[in-house]
Amino acid sequence: MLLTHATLATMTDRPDFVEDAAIQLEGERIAWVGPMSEAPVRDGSVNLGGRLVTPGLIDCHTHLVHGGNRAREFKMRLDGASYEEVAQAGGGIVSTVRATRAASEADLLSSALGRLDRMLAEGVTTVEVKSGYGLTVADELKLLRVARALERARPVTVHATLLAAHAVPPEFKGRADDYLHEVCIPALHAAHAEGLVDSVDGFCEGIAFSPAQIERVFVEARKLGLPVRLHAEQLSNLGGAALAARHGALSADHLEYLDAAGALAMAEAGTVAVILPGAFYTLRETQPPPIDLLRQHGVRMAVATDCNPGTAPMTSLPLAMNMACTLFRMTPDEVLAGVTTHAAAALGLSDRGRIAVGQRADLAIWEARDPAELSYRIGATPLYARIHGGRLDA
Ligand code: DI6
Ligand code: FE
Repeated sequence: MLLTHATLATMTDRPDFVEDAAIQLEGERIAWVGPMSEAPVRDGSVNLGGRLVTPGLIDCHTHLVHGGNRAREFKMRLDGASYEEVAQAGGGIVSTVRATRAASEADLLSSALGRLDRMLAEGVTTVEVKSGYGLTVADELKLLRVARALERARPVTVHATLLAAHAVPPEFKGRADDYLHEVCIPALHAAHAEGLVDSVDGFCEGIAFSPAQIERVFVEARKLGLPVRLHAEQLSNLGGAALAARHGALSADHLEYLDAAGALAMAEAGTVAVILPGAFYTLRETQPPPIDLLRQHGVRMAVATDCNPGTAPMTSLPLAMNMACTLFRMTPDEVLAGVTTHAAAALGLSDRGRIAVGQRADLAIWEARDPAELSYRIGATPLYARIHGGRLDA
């Protein structure tokens, strides 16, 4: 397939914005990129009439697979309850755990496909999917199996993350260490043995797990050769980002309460900062993540939806880009890198996120000319077409 008369945001270091360009796809890969004047002449080329082409979008942090919803908790928080208060009252993550345990694999697949389809309609070609609402060995594996099934059901690449260290379930209340020993670590070994897991995440927070507890999980993950990532510094500063960096984490996510030492540790380890404005917005958080500090240290920033029923009931990655610009003053260029090349880095993937020879032919084609048009609109995504692995969506 030869795409002609395209405007490219290549997300490479070389001239990033190329007008009147062509891209040749061969199989699943990009075989050639360059100016129209040098394009290999071919029948059956697709004339894009100057439309913008970006790498396919990568949503590198989602909790896409879950049962039920949290509209009741939304009302409680509007009446003044905090996220922590709702969690302590038996709501929050644990209420989604109840709904998720009660759901069959088929139910979970069908509700997740509904959300996934909305993501694909906005240009996503790779999505990370976390477990974390099962919290038994069997239920965590159930969620990871659904994550794998999504990839077979739709033209998308799924990166599956075990987040068994998400919350302490009611049956282990006050016994977080026992939970890690009896559920989290065994789930890790079982998921790895079945090839169901690509990385390991945790929630390091007062209402979840301490740094020392997260470290136990990370040590086990690293023994299995699995990369780690962490929900860190979302509601308070426990030094989670620095802990993650010490374990060579691919990413540390949220980071509203990140300090200079954490940012420095991330820079040294090459850990990507995943910015999640949807959760910030939903929780009516007032402290934004320290974007300037991350810039100063040269920490790569990704942007993701955090799609989850509690703190980010959203599927739109372009809306997350818009929020990151408006709420955090990230630039349109930064947020585009945040959903392409830096999001790929957050998943440890070097074969996507840029338009260059040899990269996967995962592309989004937009009814737009200027990349800023992707992040400036609210609730209207100008996707024209999507290509995953060289195949144009029907
Ligand atoms: N932080 C989040 O924003 C999500 N998980 C996490 O550790 C929220 C999960 C939920 O409230 O259901
Ligand atoms: Fe999350």
